[in-house]
Amino acid sequence: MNNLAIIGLATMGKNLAKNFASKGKQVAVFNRTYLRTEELISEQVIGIIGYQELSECIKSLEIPRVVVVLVKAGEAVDHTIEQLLPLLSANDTIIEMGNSHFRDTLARQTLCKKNNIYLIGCGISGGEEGALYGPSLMPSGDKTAMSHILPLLELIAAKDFNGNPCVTNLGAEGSGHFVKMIHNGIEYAMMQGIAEVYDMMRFLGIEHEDQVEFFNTANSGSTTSYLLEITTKVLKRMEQGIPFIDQIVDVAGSKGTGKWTVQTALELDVAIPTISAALMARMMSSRAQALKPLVIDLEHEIESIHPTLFTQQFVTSTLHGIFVTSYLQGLEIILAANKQYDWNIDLKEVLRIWQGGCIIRSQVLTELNGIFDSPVALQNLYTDTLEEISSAVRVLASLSGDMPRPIVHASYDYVVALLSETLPTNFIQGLRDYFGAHGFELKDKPGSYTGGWYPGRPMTKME
Ligand code: NBP
Repeated sequence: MNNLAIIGLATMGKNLAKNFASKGKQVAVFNRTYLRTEELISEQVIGIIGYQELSECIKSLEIPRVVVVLVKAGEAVDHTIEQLLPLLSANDTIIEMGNSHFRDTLARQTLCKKNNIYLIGCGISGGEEGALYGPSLMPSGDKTAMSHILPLLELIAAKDFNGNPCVTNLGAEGSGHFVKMIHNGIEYAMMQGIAEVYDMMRFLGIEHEDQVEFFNTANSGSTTSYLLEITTKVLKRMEQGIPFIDQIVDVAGSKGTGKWTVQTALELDVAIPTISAALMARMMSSRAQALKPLVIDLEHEIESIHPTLFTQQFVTSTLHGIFVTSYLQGLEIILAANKQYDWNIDLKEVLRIWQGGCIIRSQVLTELNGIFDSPVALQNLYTDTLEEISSAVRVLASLSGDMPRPIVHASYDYVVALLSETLPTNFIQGLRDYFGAHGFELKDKPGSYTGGWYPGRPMTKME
């Protein structure tokens, strides 16, 4: 009997099947289009058995059955679950690993539960390589099903900095897919940070080899990270004597998880300017492309920058500051979700399972452990981050010439606002009350008040 099935054999499914097989599992595989199954069968991987019929694939499984679904997020997942349900029996488990919205996961869990089937929503990160050698896995759902499938996931997961599997039970409902969504939002921001530092180098006319060297050195110590590791590789690629990156059109694509992160943060009233700026930057790149005929020659007077300003220390600390603000904002959303949805996602576990296999793995994660438990540590982190990012803002200000730097500015505004003794929002409250009697609080009196702006309408305490 086969130990589990994998449905969907594109990039992720086929590599995950190989990962399970390499750990001694007998894996039944199925794909809607048989050609993909045939291609995988032709590789003759020991432990992988292909099926042309879904029913045969499911019939081949030991009981209770475990079926991993790795098809395109959205309708394809619903379609696959619909086809699976009549083939499964009570206590079987579907592990749905696509980039699904956490609300869709809850709806699918409810549907499956009606059929006495468990559905574990499981975020997966690490791309092709992660799926093959060890991804970071973010599962959530029914406790009984979780205890059954967790050992299976532990077998194939990446390892954290202490050698433990990068998988944990994140809790109820779609909290696993929620954490994966936040992971992707952070990923958007970290990548935008790297892109902006690269753009500064380009702007300043820094030689290509020096750009590589700056990034290569930045990928060490506290900023050691997968994204910086691949930054150097992407930057180094040459085609016909010029950096290949120069031949790529400057419009960033996205598949929606960054947008979901921002939408969710808005729903939960969490300010995430760094992550939002990264999303907006991608959207702006499409708009800018559409408006290319309007491009003007912006002046780039690079000689105005003092060459000693753009140092390795500057590059590393700017990246570090942006990475920290990106993670902190993502974690803030998880904290708010715990309250709003009555979840109990353990932030320490989230930071741990992101240490290996996933795209946002980095040494910075270790600095954030328990950060929201200690106001002093949090204040110190904000202060250090402010120093790092404000130096970036100063360097940028010393450049004459115009360039968009959304993430540097958003991150700076974020930390400086959090550390400021006063903000001008008292003024907003005054204006709101003037035109709409929305009320305000006073520094020296408890309660909310309104009025006092017009003759004959004294300030009154609001009920
Ligand atoms: P894709 O997201 O490219 O999806 C392709 C797979 O979906 C194929 O197996 C395809 O079958 C199947 N499929 C489609 Br399209 N419509 C279907 C339907 N109506 N019924 C059944 N199957 C259908 O694959 P992927 O890149 O391997 O990603 C799989 C999941 O993992 C996605 O949710 C993705 O967001 C997530 N993910 C991907 C990555 C990554 O780096 N690629 C990383 C993390 C998570 P076909 O062969 O018959 O067309």
